[in-house]
Amino acid sequence: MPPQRGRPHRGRRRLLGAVAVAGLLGTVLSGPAAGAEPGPELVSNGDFSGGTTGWWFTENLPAAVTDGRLCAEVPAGTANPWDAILGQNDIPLTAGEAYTLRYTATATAPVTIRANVQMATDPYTAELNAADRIDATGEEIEHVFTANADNPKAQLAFQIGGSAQAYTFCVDDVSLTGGAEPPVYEPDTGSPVRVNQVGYLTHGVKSGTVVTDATSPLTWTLKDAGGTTRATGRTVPKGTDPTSRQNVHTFDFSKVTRASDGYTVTVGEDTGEPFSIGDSLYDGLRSDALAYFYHNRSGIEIDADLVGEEYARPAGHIGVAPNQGDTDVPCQEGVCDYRLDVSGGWYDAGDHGKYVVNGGISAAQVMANYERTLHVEKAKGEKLGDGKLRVPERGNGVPDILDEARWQLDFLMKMQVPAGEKLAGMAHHKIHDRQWTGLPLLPSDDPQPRELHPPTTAATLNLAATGAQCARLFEPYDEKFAARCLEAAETAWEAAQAHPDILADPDDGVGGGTYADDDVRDEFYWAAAELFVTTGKAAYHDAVFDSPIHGDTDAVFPRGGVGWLATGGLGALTLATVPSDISESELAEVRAMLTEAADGYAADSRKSAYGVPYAPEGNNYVWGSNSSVLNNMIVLGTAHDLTGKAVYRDAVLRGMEYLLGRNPLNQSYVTGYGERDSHNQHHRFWANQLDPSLPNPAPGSVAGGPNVGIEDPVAQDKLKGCAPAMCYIDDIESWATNEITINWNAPLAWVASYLDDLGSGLTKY
Ligand code: 9MR
Repeated sequence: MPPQRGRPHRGRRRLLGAVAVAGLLGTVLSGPAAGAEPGPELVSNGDFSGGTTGWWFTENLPAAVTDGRLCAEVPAGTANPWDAILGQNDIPLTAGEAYTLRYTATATAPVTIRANVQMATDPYTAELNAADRIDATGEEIEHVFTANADNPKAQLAFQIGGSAQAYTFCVDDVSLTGGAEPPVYEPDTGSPVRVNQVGYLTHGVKSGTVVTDATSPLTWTLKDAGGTTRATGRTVPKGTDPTSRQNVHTFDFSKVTRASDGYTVTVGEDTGEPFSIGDSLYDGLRSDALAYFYHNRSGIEIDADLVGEEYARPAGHIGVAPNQGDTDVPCQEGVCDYRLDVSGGWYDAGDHGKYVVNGGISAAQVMANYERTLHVEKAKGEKLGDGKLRVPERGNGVPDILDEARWQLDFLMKMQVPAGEKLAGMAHHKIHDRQWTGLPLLPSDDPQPRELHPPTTAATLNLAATGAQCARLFEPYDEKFAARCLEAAETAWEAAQAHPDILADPDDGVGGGTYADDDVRDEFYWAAAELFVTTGKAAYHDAVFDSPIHGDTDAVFPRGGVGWLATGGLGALTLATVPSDISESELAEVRAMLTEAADGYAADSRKSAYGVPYAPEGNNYVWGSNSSVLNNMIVLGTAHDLTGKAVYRDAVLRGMEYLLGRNPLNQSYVTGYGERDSHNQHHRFWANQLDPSLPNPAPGSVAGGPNVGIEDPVAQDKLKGCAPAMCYIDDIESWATNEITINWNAPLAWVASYLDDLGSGLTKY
């Protein structure tokens, strides 16, 4: 959930002395007090730029962030102030320290509310219990008080009930400062010995990293589960790793090929997490990473028989109250005057938005996972076949992975502007809630109106590309569906030709992400490539080979990775691997771009003390950096498929070491895999961290990972000044470092398939 835009500060400042309430009150000072030093900010997201994150409200108060303020509809006729509350928990108070509470609020009918700082549980002893008169003026209110008792988890509560008439209460710019500076957040990084916490393929490279002050080589020892030493060697000092600012050494035990579980590596006094050596380490991940898509389907009940009771849930957004449904969705005001049934598809991420740009590349990479099995001699498709995955369509004679892709393809086609309308054939950029919703929230409980946002050229070309790929893959199974995909694709291509520069508004980010992209040359390239491979038509051929980005390796395969902003590589990967009418010299050109990019990623991996095949300019680890790593691994894996060269394969294996624990935080970023796995990712239903009755993310969900931008309140609170590869926290409210999305799990699933084939000895070793 990206932050909303800020608003100008409103209202004059009003100093209020707190009104004492007998028996409840601690020391309350009126006006500015000596000793009320500014101190650290204790309220998180007090300006609501992060939506409702960090705030809670009683069930009788429908509250949402409107125009940058938290607004609640207070019902008529409640008896007591505390019958309707907006609050925030986990506020640390220290006895004897002075604190200052400030906020602005408006009420549509004048009321007296209580602003309390108090115990969060019975007897709710208050350190501040102020009665504040609130009306339409919205002036700033300030109270200063001194805490009587230590309380690491106090509560700030605006008690706004007790009014005979209903009214709207809005609050903003809430700040509570004081006390001593909190201790600086230190991530728990466990052992300094870092390994792939799942394991290493029997005949693959095997390396690890140790964080140490030592400058000369140390001895490492590999022990089996019984404690017997199986190998020893000397570490290689690497100096200071710029991505973590740690002094590190690497070690290599590739020569060990005895398959077993429970190995550990010890350096000096320190032992890393246990791991396996074996051939079938990625079988489960291949399936789990794909199950992610079924779990996140919109418009269908998630069936306990397929995913277990814990993960079962009702269908979301099918028009059953309180949902306003995706079956009959209007446009944002002024955008169109028709309504569309855009039910189905996959939820993008932790939010319930559905975006054609991002949804398109995800469907494409799920299909590419399957398509690879058709053309890579030693890749076998059985494990993706009918009856093999968690999809309700199993047993229908169609490979399960295609059934899953079809759920999204159907949705993508529904997003196309109908014939006869202005911009017919274009695709709407996205559909999502009018306002940001809070966490937790089941899809079926989302009460927000849903809206279609304007069509864009980028979305239209995503539809063209995926529709074309759909047509060739579904042709053997469902000719009619394949024909429908192709028609949608070619119509989209025509519409994009007619409207080549309708861009998404970078400010259209309330209630959903923007996915704004101001360069669509790569989308044209990708769509043309897919259409050419499917149809062989000259127009598409020329659009590929006359494209300004063709031959420009950095544009097609940027160092930071293919992704929703850079889709050209998806087209090049298809041209390089799927048989088509391409000439031999053209094929050589495309493959040269691919291997040049793969050479760069492999070199980055060899250079990195953590083996990661990702080295963005200035170590600028971006939002979703783990997907950049994974997308680079796809390029490497494809280069290995095509050339058989070990350097590419080895860099994929090292990339997986990084993702599964060989990294500066000793973190496995994939839920359910490794001893120290991410399991509190940002998601509205998999929100166990907020509500223990809800599940954690399902196994096989990859977290976005380190992001130097730290654009959420938790990351800003905890991670300021972080080293690039350490800008990550496994907290559900850190959406900028710890979200999960379809476009990150799709490359994970591709890579897991590649590695499983490799381990099974099916691909060249
Ligand atoms: O993955 C997107 C990332 O590249 C952007 O920097 C970020 C901010 O615009 O948005 C990410 O996408 C989010 C989307 O806008 C809404 N759904 C959740 C996505 C993942 O965080």
